[in-house]
Amino acid sequence: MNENHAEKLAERAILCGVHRDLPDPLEDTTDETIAELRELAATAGAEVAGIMIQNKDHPETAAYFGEGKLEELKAAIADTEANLLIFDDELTGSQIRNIEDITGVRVIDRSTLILDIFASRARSKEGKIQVELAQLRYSLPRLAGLGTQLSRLGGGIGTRGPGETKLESDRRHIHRRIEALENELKEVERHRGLLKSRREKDGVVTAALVGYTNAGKSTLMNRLTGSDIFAADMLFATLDPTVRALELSDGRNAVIVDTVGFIRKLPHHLIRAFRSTLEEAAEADVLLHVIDAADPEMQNHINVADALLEELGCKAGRIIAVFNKCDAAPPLSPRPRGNYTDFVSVSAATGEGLDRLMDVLEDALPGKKREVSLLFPYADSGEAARLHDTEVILSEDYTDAGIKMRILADAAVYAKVKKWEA
Ligand SMILES: Nc1nc2c(ncn2[C@@H]2O[C@H](COP(=O)(O)OP(=O)(O)OP(=O)(O)O)[C@@H](O)[C@H]2O)c(=O)[nH]1
Ligand SMILES: [Mg+2]
Repeated sequence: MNENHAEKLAERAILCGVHRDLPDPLEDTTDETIAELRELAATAGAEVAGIMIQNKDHPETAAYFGEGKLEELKAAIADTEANLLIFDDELTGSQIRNIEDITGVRVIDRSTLILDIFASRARSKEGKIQVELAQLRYSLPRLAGLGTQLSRLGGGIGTRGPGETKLESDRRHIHRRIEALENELKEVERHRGLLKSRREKDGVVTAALVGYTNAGKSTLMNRLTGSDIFAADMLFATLDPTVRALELSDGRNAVIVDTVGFIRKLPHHLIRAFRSTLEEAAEADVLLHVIDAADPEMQNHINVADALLEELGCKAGRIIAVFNKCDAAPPLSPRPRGNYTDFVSVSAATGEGLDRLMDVLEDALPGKKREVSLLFPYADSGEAARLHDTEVILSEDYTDAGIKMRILADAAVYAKVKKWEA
C-alpha cells in the first residue's frame, strides 16, 4: 500500500458526547472524558476531525443525540469529511444502526474503541482469549446494529477481532465460541494458578503495580528490576501481566507484577474477562498504586483506581501510593485523598525517591529480615552451627566468650534465637 492510499484510508473521527448538567460541577467530567476519548482515538490510530457535545440530562434512546444535533452532526461530517463517529457512552445496537442510517458514517462507542486497542495489544494466549471474550459478549446484545460491521474485513478501528472470524449474526455460533473460549481460559488460568501456588510454597513474596493507564508502572518496573518492558506515552501500553524477580536487600525471594492500566468507563465486559489477571495483582502481598502526580486529573484517577480495586475485592495487606513523575509535578499539597497506608514521591524517569520506595516496600512485604547480633556460649555451638543451614550469616567470630554471629533473621527465626542476642 503506498502512502497516498494509506492517507486516504485514514480514519477521520468526530467525537460525540453528552454534557450532563449535574448539580455538583465537580462531578461533571465530560471535558476530561472527551479529552481521554481523544487520546484513545489517537492510540487507535484515528485522526480527530471534530467534537460534538450536546447539553442534555440523558442521551436519547433512539439515536443518542436529539434531531437538531443530528442535523448539525451531518453538516460537520460533510465539512470535515469524517468517516467515523466515536461516542463517549456505550450505545445499544439500535442506536448504532439508527445513527449509521441517519449519517451514513460508521459508528462505534468508547467501549468498542477500548476493546479494539486491547485487541491490537494482546500478545499472550490468555490476553487474546480475554479480549475476544469481551468483544463477543459486547457484540451479542448488539448483533442487529453491528451486523454490517461484523462482516466487514479490514484493519480499521472497530473491525478487529470477531469481524475477522466472520461471525455474522449467528447468535448460536457466538454462544458456542464464547463457551469454547471460556473453557480454554479456565485451562490457562489453572496453569497460572499452579505457578502462583508454587511461588507461595517457595515463600516468594509479591508486590504488584496497579494504577491508571500511563501513570508510569512499566517504567518503574524497569527501573526497579533492570528489565526492558515496553513503556510508552500511550494508553494501555501494557496488556499482559509481566512478572519479574525483585531483589531485596535481605535476600528474601520477591517478585513484582506489572499489569494492565485502569481507565474511566472501562467496559464491564472487559473487567469481567480480565478479572482473574487483575485479581492476581489485587491479591499480591503489597500493592504499589502508581499515580501520575503531574496529571491535573490525578485525584480523579486515584478515585477510579480505588473504586476498581474495591470491585476486584483487593486483598493486599498494604497499599503504598507511589506518586510518580515528581520531576514534572507540582508539590503534593494538600495530600491527595485515597485508599493507601503509606505514600512515597518518586520519579521513575530520574530515579529520585526510589531508594525510599524500596525501604518502604521491604518493610511492608511479609517476612522482613533484620540484622541480629548473637553470642553463643560454646556449650550451645550446635545451635549456632544449625543456623548455617538455613539463615544468611553476615559474620562469625570465635571469641573467648563464645561464638559471635551477625545474621539476617525474620520474625520467626528471631523468636528462636532471641535468648542469645548480644
Ligand atoms: N516525566 C516523567 N515521565 C515519566 C515518568 N515515568 C514514566 N514516564 C512517562 O510516562 C509514560 C507512560 O509510562 P509507562 O511506564 O508506559 O506507563 P504505564 O503505567 O505502564 O502505562 P500502561 O501500560 O499504558 O497502563 C511514558 O512516556 C514514560 O516515559 C517520570 O517519572 N517522569
Ligand atoms: Mg505499562
